Amino acid sequence: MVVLGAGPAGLVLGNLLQDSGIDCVILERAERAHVETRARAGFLAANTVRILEEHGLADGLRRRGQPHSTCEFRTADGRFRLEYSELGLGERHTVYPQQELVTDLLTRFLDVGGRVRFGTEAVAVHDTETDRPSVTVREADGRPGRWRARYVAGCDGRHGAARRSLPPGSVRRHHCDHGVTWLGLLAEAPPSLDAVGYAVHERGFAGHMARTSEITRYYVQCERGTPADAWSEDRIWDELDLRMRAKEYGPLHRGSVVQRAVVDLESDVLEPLRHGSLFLAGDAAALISPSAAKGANLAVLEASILAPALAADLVHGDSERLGAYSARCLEHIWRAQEFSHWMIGLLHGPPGASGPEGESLFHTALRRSRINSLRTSRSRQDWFAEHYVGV
Ligand code: RFL
Repeated sequence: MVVLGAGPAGLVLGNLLQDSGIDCVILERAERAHVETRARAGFLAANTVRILEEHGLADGLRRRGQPHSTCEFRTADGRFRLEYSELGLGERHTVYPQQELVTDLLTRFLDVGGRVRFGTEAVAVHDTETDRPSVTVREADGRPGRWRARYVAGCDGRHGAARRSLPPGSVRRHHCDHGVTWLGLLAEAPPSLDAVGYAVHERGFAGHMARTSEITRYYVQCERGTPADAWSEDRIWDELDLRMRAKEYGPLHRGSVVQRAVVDLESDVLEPLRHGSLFLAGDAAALISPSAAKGANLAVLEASILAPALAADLVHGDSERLGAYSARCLEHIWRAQEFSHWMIGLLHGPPGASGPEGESLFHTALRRSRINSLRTSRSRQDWFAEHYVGV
């Protein structure tokens, strides 16, 4: 079995396959140090934690992960909090930085005899219509190479070789550009509130998400095309203070901005998630905007569905579950996409602010009403909580 990519999807899959006795190699373009320090997600859904626990992959997150169950909305109409672990299905998040999860999964995979080829870039997947597909690679020293296997799992993200290798017309691509751009920031500063903060402001959205006691993630909506380094640190903090309404609710803890990335909010789902002997999982299968923190959770879920299906086929010759893989995952993916799309509408102004004024006012009033119903309607809050924590 060849797995492309050592992110959450590839590493969960690798561990589960290895536990089923299936020989598996992971080809990873980056070096190990890069993979273990790439800061991205942090909010793990209750189901993700259950999956990791069930497979003995949760030691680190049980020791160092922090339970999290409150979010706070700040708008021109005031602020309100939702204690979401007391709503919906009564579940909470665990805050555990993605790079720590990846480090745990990688260490465990290597400990149980898994092989990872770092610095090995998959160039293309070939012969996916046969039962002997192969992957051509560029090795760390620049030499070309080729790996063969019964199946290939494309867990190499949105720009990876798996997606590129799909023959034209073999899958449908559902794509949506939400027309919103965030500047994603990691600050060396303790969290400023004991909740996820969502600020809806006429100047644009701002978000606050705890990571550790010393590191906090912030998002600030910016114009499409803004370079990541365009804003000075002072401008970033002033803008965050303004949008998070620091004058009314207290100042943010400032610190140096140690990472910045511009994120265009996009959704992108491939269908089906299989082409012959090539399977897609994680961001390679579907990209989801970070507005609802679902990407890493879907990656873990899909890998946990794919691994036993591959094992049933490879060990027992039973291909039924593999045949159902794509449909099962797409059900979860579309549910997450629907919620994430709803969140984008909740947190941002109408797309194309240059449109007719009446339409823009209509959408702004609609958003206000949506937030108000979240503030006041218990059934809306239950729905929110169930989908916010769930995958
Ligand atoms: P990854 O983690 O991108 O890993 C893919 C791996 O494949 C390697 N690779 C290749 N290897 C070999 N050959 C090639 N040709 C290759 N091309 C790529 C890469 O080096 C990499 O190691 O994908 P995976 O495993 O599918 O996991 C997906 C998640 O990483 C992603 O969905 C999340 O980070 C999204 N996300 C969040 N998700 C959450 O569930 N909760 C969050 O709070 C959350 N916050 C975020 C996020 C994503 C963000 N960015 C990247 C926009 C915050 C941010 C800022």
